[in-house]
Amino acid sequence: MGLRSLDKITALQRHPANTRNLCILAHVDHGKTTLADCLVASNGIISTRLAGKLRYLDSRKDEQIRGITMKSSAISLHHKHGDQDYLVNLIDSPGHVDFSSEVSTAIRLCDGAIVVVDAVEGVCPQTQVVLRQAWLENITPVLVINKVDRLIMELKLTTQEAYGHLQKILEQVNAITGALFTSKVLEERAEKDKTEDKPKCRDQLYDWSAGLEEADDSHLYFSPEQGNVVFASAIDGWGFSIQQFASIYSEKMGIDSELLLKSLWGDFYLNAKAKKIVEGAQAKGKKPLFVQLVLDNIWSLYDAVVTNRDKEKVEKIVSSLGLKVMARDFSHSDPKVLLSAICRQWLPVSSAVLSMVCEKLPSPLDMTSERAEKLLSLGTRQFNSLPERTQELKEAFIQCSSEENSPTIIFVSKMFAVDASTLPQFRQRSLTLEEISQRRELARSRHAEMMAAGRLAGGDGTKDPNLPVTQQEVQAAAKMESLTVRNSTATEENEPKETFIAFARVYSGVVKKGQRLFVLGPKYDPAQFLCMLPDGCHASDSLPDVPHLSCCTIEGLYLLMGRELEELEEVPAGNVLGIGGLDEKVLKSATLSTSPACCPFTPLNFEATPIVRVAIEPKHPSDMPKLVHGMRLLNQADPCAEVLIQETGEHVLVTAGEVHLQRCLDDLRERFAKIEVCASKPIIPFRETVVLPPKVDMVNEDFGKQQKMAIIHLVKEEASPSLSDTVHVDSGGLVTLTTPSRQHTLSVRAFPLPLEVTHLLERSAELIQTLEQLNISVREGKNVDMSPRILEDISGLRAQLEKLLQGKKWRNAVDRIWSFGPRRYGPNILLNSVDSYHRTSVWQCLAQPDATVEAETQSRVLRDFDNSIISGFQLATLSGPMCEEPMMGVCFAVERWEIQSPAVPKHLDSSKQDPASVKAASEKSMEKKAKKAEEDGEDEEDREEVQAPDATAAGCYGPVSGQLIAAMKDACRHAFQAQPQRLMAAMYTCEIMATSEVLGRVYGVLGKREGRVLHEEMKEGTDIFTVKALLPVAESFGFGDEIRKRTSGLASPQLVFSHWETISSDPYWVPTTEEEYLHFGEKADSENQALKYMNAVRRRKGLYVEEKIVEHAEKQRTLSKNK
Ligand SMILES: Nc1nc2c(ncn2[C@@H]2O[C@H](COP(=O)(O)OP(=O)(O)OP(=O)(O)O)[C@@H](O)[C@H]2O)c(=O)[nH]1
Ligand SMILES: [Mg+2]
Repeated sequence: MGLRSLDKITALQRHPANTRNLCILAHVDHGKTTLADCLVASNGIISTRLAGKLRYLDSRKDEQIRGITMKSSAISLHHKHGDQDYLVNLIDSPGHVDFSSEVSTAIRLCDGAIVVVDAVEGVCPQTQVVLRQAWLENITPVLVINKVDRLIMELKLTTQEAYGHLQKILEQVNAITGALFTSKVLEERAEKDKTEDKPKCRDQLYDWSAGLEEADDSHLYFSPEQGNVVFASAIDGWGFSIQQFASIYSEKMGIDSELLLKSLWGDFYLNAKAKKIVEGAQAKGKKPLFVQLVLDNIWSLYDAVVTNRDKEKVEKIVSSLGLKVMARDFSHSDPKVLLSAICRQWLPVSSAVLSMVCEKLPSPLDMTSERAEKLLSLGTRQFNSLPERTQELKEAFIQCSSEENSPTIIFVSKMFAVDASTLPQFRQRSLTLEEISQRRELARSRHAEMMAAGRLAGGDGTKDPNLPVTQQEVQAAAKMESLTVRNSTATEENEPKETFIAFARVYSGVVKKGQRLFVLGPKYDPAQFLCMLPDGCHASDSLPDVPHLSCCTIEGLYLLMGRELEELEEVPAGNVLGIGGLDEKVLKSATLSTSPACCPFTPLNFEATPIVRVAIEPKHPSDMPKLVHGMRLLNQADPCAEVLIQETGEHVLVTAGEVHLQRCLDDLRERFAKIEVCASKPIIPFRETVVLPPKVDMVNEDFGKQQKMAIIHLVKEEASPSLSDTVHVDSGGLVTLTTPSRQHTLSVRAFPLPLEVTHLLERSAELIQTLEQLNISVREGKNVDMSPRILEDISGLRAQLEKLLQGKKWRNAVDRIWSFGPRRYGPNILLNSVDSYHRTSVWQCLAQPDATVEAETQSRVLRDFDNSIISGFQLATLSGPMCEEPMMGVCFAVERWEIQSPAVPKHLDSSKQDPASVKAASEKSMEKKAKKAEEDGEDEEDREEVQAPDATAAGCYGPVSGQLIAAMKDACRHAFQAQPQRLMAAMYTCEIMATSEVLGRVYGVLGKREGRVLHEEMKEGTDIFTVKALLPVAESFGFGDEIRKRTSGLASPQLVFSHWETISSDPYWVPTTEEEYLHFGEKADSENQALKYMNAVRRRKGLYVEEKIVEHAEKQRTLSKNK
């Protein structure tokens, strides 16, 4: 980058009114990077000829090879619009679902977005997702309908048809915006209703308007006359908004440009005779203005240049447009070259798009107070419940001021890795003019000296190599050396080193190199911790230890220029930038500020669920430390990838999809660990559940068969004889279990939760977590300032549960909920069905304070035992008996709980200790103990012996509660096994776009992989079909590749995690009747999908797998007989 343009950009950074921060969003392959190329080329960073081919912002090797973007990257551009200079900070984002987290990180830093839609494919699933994401972040979108050339060259539409087609696309996009808007208005209305007092007098009329009538949404929609739509072909380099054509024709035809602007897009036509623009083109069968004045011209250009290659006509067009085309382009064998040479001058896409951006997208100064509050609100708290000093920061936000005294606030949305040697401070810089002339002078004098010395030596001008080097020569060489700018560190260290740059934006104040700032972790709460800091403290002071707060020094500031970084000294508010030196301070995202009163920004909302897991190990075991280091770096560099270490010691990488996985592995191999790694086959997650026993007899068998089978299985599996006398299973599936010390007896029954309830619990996981935290605080007697919204959500959840849990079986069930699990927020419920046992409800935070008093009175000892029951339930639901996968949709009801003396040990005062930590510790140790006991198969007496001496002394945190945890866990597992068990498989929704000729093959691949087609739709005016199907995650690996191979690349699927689905086949099924024997064979070794999955998981986990070994090779015997 030239110094002049760098100076210009730094100067522009000081004018937030003329700054635009925006990102390009679209479905995969709709042409974002190609469009970005055209915009980059307008700044002379790349040649216009290469624009569209180079894909400059796809700087990674794998991005170029695969042709898809994987990381979002930013570039700062300069644009002159009217008499103003603008700075456009552009971020190109990936469109592939696997990388949607990169989209979230990009959107957070922007005020606006360019949404690109392919003119042929129209609105696709990711288009909807990005529009929603942009809406949720309150950023303004503009629309580019790209690839209009495909309508001409591929679909061969007439101009009229193309006009209809474009109208439809616009309608589709606006329909999504409309739906988002409606839902927001309805939500606001509902909220208003709640806060306002209900009408008291009964005769008042009910107001049923939803508020939609008054709400003005016209500015939200995309419409060409509003100037927020550009039609383009990025690959051919052209694009226009109707404003451009309006001004062209108002000059040419003498029509008022305002009038043209209003009528150019719409049902208007030109009445040549009356020289008037009249409405009703469609009814009268006339060409609309847009077709006549705009599309016809473009179509005829394509016709002349590409289709007919009519040289004369082309020359005529070129001269009539007043363009200059080089002879080399004219005679080029590829007509596209000529076409783009003409288009780039006639309707340059960069100026159309950048002008729209400058006019229609907000500047950082336009930050609304709604958005500022949203960014600053802290999880469950309301903005106006935050400390005053925090609320004052909102003003700084809205003003976006770069004054010396305004607080600096920066948000880091992701960390990205770069090779340290490419940083500007290590790069070889070009010499200044002064240095060049100095060097020239030196060289000249050296040459003169050499000549003189040569003459002295032999007079022939050549130098004798044996002569000693003169003093002067040495000096000159040294001087020359000093003038050569060297990359000192890079030469010292040949090994490229990764360093992290934070992708960030300054929201207020100025950030300077060397500045000290506070790093606010996501859990930092100014309301709680601000009082721990002295007033007016600074990040460079020595401060007391405050949780979730640390300090950092800004080591480097960079201008992000796509593949390159430029060093900056300071960056004022309203700009996107890169920050160096935060490697140790920031993991993935963070808020930096000079004021400790600032809130951490609301977390990014990620659309993708990481679901694909693989275990990773180095090829050579000695490389393990490198792998660990590499995984740590990878975790930091990717917003969505997760790195875990399992109890088994395996290093597990969790990614959003197959393509994402591949990228992570490549990164690990080539950049972060630089070793050969082996990845296991994807670890496919399953869930375990129970179903209702079948009511209808399917194959003339007696009813309770399923249950009997289960019990038989149970007995088979639990081979340990010592357990059998403490466990009793009745025919109704009620499991009664006594602790080894015979102090507690528990009866537990398992039954399935209704499907809607499971879904509701899954959706509300976050809310249940909050509920749990609130309950803990209430129990500890802490006064928490809860936002009424959260309380409302909680009571909403309760009401929904009450509505869904109807019937005799579920009477009072909602109030009797004991806990949720696993991890206290999972989709399983523990019910308290013990008549004589009353405990505080999980909804206690909703109740009035007197409920807490009641909680206080509850016996502590009982409460500790109560906790053990919950822990047992958590352990049981975390790993089920089928293949140790988490349970889902199961309700465990404790129907009897008896405590026999001397069960209630002496009172143990737990209030002195922090109950949460004690509980956590006890849970952990108990888990271990329970496991150990199980594994070792210790018999009952042994255990009793061990426990006997300290049973009374250790109290309820000692072995008694440990036994209770283990007993509860076992009871749940047995109760689970007494019901018909099923596996649940994770499902993807899969959208495939395919042309009609390959549709059959797509169905073939789907069928083979147990996919279920939901619906199929033909895109109007094209021969493209969109197929929506469900596909088990277990069958999805290699699916994309197979589809592409089978359809020669004409179809490509998009897989998004959708839900969990119960696999209908029973993994424990064995044939029992004669018909079944005949059908399935004695050993029932035909395919049972559920069994296959279950065994695969068990095998992976090293659990016992019951497998049939062929005893008599019947088939082979028959074969040999035939010989
Ligand atoms: N016919 C036509 N093809 C285009 C146009 N713009 C882009 N393409 C092609 O579409 C393909 C995808 O373009 P990209 O720019 O990589 O798309 P993208 O949206 O960046 O894709 P991702 O980043 O992977 O989501 C490339 O093969 C381009 O050549 C266009 O205007 N017309
Ligand atoms: Mg791209």
